[in-house]
Amino acid sequence: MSAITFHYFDGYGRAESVRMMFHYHGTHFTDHRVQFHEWPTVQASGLCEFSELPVLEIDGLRLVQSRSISRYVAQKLGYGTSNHYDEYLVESICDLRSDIVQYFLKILFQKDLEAYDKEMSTSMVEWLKLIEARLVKNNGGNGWFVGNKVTRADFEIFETIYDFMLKDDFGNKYSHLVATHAPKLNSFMTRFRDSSHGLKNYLNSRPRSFF
Ligand SMILES: N[C@@H](CCC(=O)N[C@@H](CS)C(=O)NCC(=O)O)C(=O)O
Repeated sequence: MSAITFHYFDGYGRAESVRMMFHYHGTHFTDHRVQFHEWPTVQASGLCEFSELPVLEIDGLRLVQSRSISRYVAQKLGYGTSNHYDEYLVESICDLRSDIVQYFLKILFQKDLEAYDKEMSTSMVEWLKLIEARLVKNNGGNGWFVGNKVTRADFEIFETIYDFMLKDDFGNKYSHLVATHAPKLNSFMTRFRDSSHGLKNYLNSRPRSFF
């Protein structure tokens, strides 16, 4: 595989599930974390086709738009699907994930942590139940989200639940919500993390970011 460079700001944001895919798979890539003071130079360099990050350099190509990048990487690393219905299942759960992220990013950008707290135990709990119900439809919720192998859906959901609810920064404030309202999803989180040394190592060593 030719050299891969992923350019994004030094946070999780729109890049983290793709970083996780590379680490899970064990594919080496350069994780270029653009610092805010560097951004004007990077932007002026012409790297970003649509003037925004992330940008992924791979296979001699320069890709933009986080969700399109995620689909490309999933296909390339073997986390794609083999039929239209499975693809629909992956994309619909990923679209739900985008809705959730949009909702919470608005609150986080306003730095309203009180509202974030409240919304976690209300709106997020309702979403957890919906995600759990979808998971249970496939193999009783004892495997992955779609079919019998890991797909992009697993990465997107894992990253969102982990970074919004389970990571240490929250001091276990929200983990009980997942365990109580979505026990199968909670087990999925552990199963998915433990299914890759690369992912586990990355989670233990990655630079910290609030979101
Ligand atoms: N739809 C795009 C949105 C990209 C986007 O909003 N990027 C932000 C960072 S999260 C950015 O580059 N902001 C810097 C700027 O616009 O000056 C995607 O999903 O990749």
